[in-house]
Amino acid sequence: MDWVLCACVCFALVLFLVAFKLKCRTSPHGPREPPHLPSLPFIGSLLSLRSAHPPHVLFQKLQEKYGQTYSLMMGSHRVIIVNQHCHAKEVLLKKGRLFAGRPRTVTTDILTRDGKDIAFGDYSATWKFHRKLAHGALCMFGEGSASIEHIICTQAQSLCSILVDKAEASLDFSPELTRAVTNVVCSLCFNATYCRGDPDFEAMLLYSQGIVDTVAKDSLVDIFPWLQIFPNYDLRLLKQCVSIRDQLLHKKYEEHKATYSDHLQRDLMDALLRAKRSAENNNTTEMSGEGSVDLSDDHILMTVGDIFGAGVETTVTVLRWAIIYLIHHPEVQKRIQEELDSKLGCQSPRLSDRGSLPHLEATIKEVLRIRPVAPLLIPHVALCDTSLGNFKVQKGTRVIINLWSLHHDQKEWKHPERFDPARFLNSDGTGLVIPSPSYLPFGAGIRVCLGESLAKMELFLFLAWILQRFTLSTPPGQPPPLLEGKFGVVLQPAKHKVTAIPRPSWKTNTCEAC
Ligand code: PLO
Repeated sequence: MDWVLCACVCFALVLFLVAFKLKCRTSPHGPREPPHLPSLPFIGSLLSLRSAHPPHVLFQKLQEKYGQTYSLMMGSHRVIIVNQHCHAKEVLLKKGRLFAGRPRTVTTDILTRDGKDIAFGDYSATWKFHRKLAHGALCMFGEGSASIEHIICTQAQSLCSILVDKAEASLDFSPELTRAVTNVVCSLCFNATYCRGDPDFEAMLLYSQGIVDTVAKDSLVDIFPWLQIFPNYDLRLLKQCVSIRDQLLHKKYEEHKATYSDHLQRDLMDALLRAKRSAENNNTTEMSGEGSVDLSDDHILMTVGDIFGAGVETTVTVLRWAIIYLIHHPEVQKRIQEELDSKLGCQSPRLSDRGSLPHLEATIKEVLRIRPVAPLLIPHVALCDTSLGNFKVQKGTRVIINLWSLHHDQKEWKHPERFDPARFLNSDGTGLVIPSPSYLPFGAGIRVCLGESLAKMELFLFLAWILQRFTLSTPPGQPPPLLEGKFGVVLQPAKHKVTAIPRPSWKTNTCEAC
């Protein structure tokens, strides 16, 4: 009898514990697991992720079934997808340090020599030190320094003169924009520019596209690293492109080392070299406040590679989207041109005109909202057990912020699919407003985009120079450019042709030729 009683008590205890555990999982107060997509051993949630939609759109659609924050398994990795701004800000700002990790993947390891860069490198003392160094160097040559404005305007001017030569022809803008933006970043990083047809520049165009097409796209080899043992076209292409990039970077690095002087800081590479030399003179390592850090050649090369790659690919992509939306919305283009005419007349745009051209500024903001450059940002990793809203987060969980969902959230934006720069203008159209907190085009927190202010200066000056002189449209007989992007580490528009028609005042030489 005693035995039966004992069994009953044990059974009741087990029932009680199970019920308690279940209560904890669903309690509205205590942390619980986020809703989870079905997952199988080994392949994880792969079957639920098969879709004709690109990942950012699929993740946005999955909210309808699983809520705004949910989790899934990518192979053996737990991933949380965040589709709402309050959780995004908790990850990026409130708990920025706890979520500052980066996953290591096969493709980013190839690109960055195992994470020795800033964008894809994991959180560490070395990372913090390099980021601080790069930030300092960018500030030195960035906003406030007259030279950067001069560099951008010189490039904008030469871009416009090429458009004058090709006036009214049907032209793919992309290579010209890339060369102009590359030359800005090249001046900053290496104190050099490329001429048209320069073999190094042509090589860069090719390798960069190859890298964008293959890196950090959550391709199968990034989810199942053992797939590397099989022949893989993408990986072979990536390795070839990275090797060409490395040769170019290496050449610049050697040139800089050979001509380096302690008394002259020509560019960003000199700034990094100086930091390295002073660390070597003071001791063998540099202290970052959290222990000694490595200032290896690899780290310097990868940091420059990041600034160079990010500086070119992102700005060119936004400029291309801006041109596409302006072609689709001639009324917006006309409004900006009226503003340029009335505020600047024949004077070429300068950075100090930013405050007086709100329609152009609002248009840039709307382009960054409707087509964010990196719709899923770069995944974050939880560095310890923590929580997100009411959800438990285990150490090592990857967190993907779906910027696309934030920027297209129906609760935050009226008709989010509509291109409407006026949403960023105050009621009388004279100043700018940010109408929703669900807007993070450059990310936020300790991993916020390093080039934000440089990008904003370039977008403003290039677009102002172009629109002051030309009206952009689709060449006769051609369909308007597509609004769907090609998903990758940046969301790129499809190739298309543009006609740049000189505006009357510039055509008749009322204003000086550019
Ligand atoms: C672009 C192609 C280059 O050849 C290499 C490169 C370096 C840094 C990357 C950039 C690419 C794409 C955009 C990235 C940037 C670092 C930060 C930026 C991912 C791959 C964004 C949007 O987060």
